[in-house]
Amino acid sequence: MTKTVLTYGTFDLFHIGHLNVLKRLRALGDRLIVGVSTDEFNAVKGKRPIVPFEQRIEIVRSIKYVDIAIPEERWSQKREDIEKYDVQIFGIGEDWKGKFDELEDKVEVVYLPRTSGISTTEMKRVLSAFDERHVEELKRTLDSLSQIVKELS
Ligand code: C2G
Repeated sequence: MTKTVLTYGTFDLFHIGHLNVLKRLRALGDRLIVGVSTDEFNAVKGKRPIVPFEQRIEIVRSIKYVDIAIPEERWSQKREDIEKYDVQIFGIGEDWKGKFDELEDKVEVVYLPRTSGISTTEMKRVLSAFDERHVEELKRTLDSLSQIVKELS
């Protein structure tokens, strides 16, 4: 019998942590199905991805460990997908530890260790710092330019 593994995620600014968890999940079975959160569903989760849904799911679909990538549109979808795809294992990173135990009446639920030292949240924080500094720099340059113009006129 084919052992099917199911997981979900946003996979924004795809990084090694995402790749590792998909690799580990695929190794638990014969095929891996990944639900990629839509931008609308992420708004429900209070997240605003930088990379739009269409690109995130295309990236996930192209990962060699992923057999099928589907849109994740609501919390209740997991039970439907477990039925629809005849899933044996539901797996996700330990940052969700205990959150999906209620699925244990249907499948084996596995929480995997996260890859330390990398996160999309941290990448976004660094990027935003860059942004701010650039804006400040720009402001200063404009101020000195308008000063020069004033002096010349
Ligand atoms: N992950 C990891 N190591 C990291 C970062 C992420 O193992 N350094 C794992 C997470 O634990 C998760 C997967 O990568 O299993 C995707 O992470 P996110 O894109 O942050 O997913 P999230 O938005 O938490 O969505 O219904 C469940 C949600 O859709 C999960």
